[in-house]
Amino acid sequence: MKKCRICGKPAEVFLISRNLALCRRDFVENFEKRVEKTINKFRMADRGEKILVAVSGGKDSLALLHVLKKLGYRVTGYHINLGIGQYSHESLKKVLDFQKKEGIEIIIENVKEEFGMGIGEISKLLRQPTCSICGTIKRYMFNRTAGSFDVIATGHNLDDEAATLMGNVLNWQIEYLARQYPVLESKNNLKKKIKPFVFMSEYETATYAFLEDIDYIVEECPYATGAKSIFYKGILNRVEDRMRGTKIHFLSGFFKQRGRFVSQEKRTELKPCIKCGYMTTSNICQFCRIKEKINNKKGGNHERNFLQNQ
Ligand code: Q46
Ligand code: ZN
Repeated sequence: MKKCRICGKPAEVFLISRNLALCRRDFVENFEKRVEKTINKFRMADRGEKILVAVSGGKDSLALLHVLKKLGYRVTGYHINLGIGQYSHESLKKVLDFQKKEGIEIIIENVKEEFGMGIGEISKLLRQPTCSICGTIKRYMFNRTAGSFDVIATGHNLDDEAATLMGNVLNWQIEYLARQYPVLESKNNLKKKIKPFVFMSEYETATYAFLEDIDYIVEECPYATGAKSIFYKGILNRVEDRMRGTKIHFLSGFFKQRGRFVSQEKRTELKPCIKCGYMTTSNICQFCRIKEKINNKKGGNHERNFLQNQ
């Protein structure tokens, strides 16, 4: 039987990529120390700052909110009900249960209240890809709510970031490469953005959530099926099986080299949206455009129905 490297008791968690076996208690302690180390290394936040944490109801985001609070940071959660049928119902339920159990304030907003319909219906109506509409809306609402906070945090883990990096490299998305980093300083009235789980694997965040008794939604969003990121994750897992530590080397090596891409980044001038003041590259921001398009379509449908009924 393998023993815990730290205390010598029987090990229960095996971190193959780090060649480390730990007992439950030492795994939890080690996990929390590594998160703190990442926060300090990248100067993500200090304990006086107010952090808004995006929570979907999944393991990474709930574990992040939990660990930040445990480490003594001033955290508030932020959840958006996307209006995606059963998936959104279940997600909201997990978030509300977590809030009750942990006593952490979580701000909840609803896409249906904003647009009169959920993400799926918006994408159908506007004939635009669901995840691109969803990304725009989530980013906007998160930034809008972040107004009185110092920092915004997301639960992206090592597997997510390595898959994103792979996609960005395969397509040579220089601008995305320049912006892929564990911390992005505040700019153009957008808040400072941090990813404290950037070096924690999906297996580690899931194990931590399980050992800390965090109940989360296991199902993926129905629109995630077939996503390129899932395909890239599969490939990286296969490489990792053959060559331990590949993901962490890939990502941390990139962070050391990232400066090469920053200088090539196109510096696009941002200006405030004429409708809402959000910083954007054109006169009207994407979010206001979506609103406008929905209103136009609804108006169009209304007129059509009216004429048909004459
Ligand atoms: S973008 Fe797409 Fe996600 Fe939105 S529609 Fe679902 S899969 S939730 S991260
Ligand atoms: Zn706007």
